[in-house]
Amino acid sequence: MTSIFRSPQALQLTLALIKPDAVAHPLILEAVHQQILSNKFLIVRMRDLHWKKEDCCRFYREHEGRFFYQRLVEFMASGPIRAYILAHKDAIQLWRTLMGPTRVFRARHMAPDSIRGSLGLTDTRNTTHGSDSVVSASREIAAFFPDFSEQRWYEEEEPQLRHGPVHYSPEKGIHCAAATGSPKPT
Ligand code: 3AN
Repeated sequence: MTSIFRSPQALQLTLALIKPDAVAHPLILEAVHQQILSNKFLIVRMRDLHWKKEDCCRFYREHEGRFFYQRLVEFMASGPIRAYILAHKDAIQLWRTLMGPTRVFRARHMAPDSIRGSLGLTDTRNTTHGSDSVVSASREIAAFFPDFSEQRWYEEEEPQLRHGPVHYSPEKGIHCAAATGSPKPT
């Protein structure tokens, strides 16, 4: 259990993905990255990758059998994506609010300024993904960042990031505690 190492004020982690429809357009990719920064998330890790279809199927297995499943897994494996581990006091809910509703029609009407409301193309090509609970966040972070240890991060990096000062490296696209300069391998 990693939770025993967390103080009540601890930063929360979430997994955010930028989907192929957004990564294909450098200006859109950069706009989403800037929204992450302007909403005061700390970028703990970032990785660009091209997902294998079998990994998409595993990740989205809870949706297997639903009408959009095949379309979704094929789309997610169709081009490069970007994965982030984001930290914030309320990272899961804040990122989901920033993304907006899953269905793009709904997003455009209910949350026109959200990422999906402003950039989403269809219900499948809806720009971003975000974990929906603490349990999903841990599972999803482990799927994309298998070398990342949440327990070690909470012990070693989280207190420094929470208390600051924090430095953002535009070259690496991540934040680190100003004293350390770069995240330790976890
Ligand atoms: P969210 O990404 O908002 O958490 P989930 O986890 O329910 O939504 O669904 C995962 C992905 O499956 C969504 N991002 C979306 O691309 C796709 N999806 C979900 N519901 C639908 C739907 N009714 N029609 C088409 N695609 C859907």
